[in-house]
Amino acid sequence: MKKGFIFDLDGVIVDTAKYHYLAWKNLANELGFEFTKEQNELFKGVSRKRCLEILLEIGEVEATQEQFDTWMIEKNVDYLKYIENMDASEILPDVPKILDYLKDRNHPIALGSASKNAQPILEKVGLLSYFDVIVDGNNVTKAKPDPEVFLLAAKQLGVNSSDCVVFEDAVAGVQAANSAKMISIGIGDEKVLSDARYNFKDFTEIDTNFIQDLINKN
Ligand code: B16
Ligand code: MG
Repeated sequence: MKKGFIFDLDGVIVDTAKYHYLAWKNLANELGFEFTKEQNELFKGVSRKRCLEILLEIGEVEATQEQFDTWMIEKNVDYLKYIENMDASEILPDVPKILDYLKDRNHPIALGSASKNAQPILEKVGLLSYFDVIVDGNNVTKAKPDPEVFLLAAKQLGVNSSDCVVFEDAVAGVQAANSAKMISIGIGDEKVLSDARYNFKDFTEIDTNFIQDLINKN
């Protein structure tokens, strides 16, 4: 049975968190409060709707449903302007090395992201063709740490969950992978992602021998 490999997007393949931050900060400022980079950490891997709920809690802003919906759209329109000019230079170091290694050996590859903008971002950076399956914020109803996004990706890849490897930078994403009984690989701060089965600072630390060992594992 082939192993399936599932990649999160933001924080794993590209650093779109910096653009999400700018768009949320603009909205916060417009609503009359500050939003810091530290607070933005809470938004990683979290759905757009939940991010706005947290933002409004931070600013102690009460919103009608209509205002809430308007601000969701406003933030996204602003975010889309920031990502408009993204290109291959924004791919995080050594991501293509791992994708190429897997592609050359015909391992199925999926994206498992909370973002509703995942597909256009992959297109802009030139990585779309690597992915056999894309499961993102448009296909799932339950956000990470619920395992839905990864279970759906495994199903669409035609691979058993226990034969899937997940690369994640968010705590909720690692928890989702673990609940799905997949092999979780934390990308980022080892202390923050201590629930992950394996930890790496980034892909430059991942050797293709390590990937081959995962492939060979029963
Ligand atoms: P969108 P990931 C997540 O991406 C981001 O980390 C998170 O900050 C963002 O709110 C979420 O996507 C939704 O993004 O507004 O584009 O639908 O890490 O799950 O790839
Ligand atoms: Mg992420």
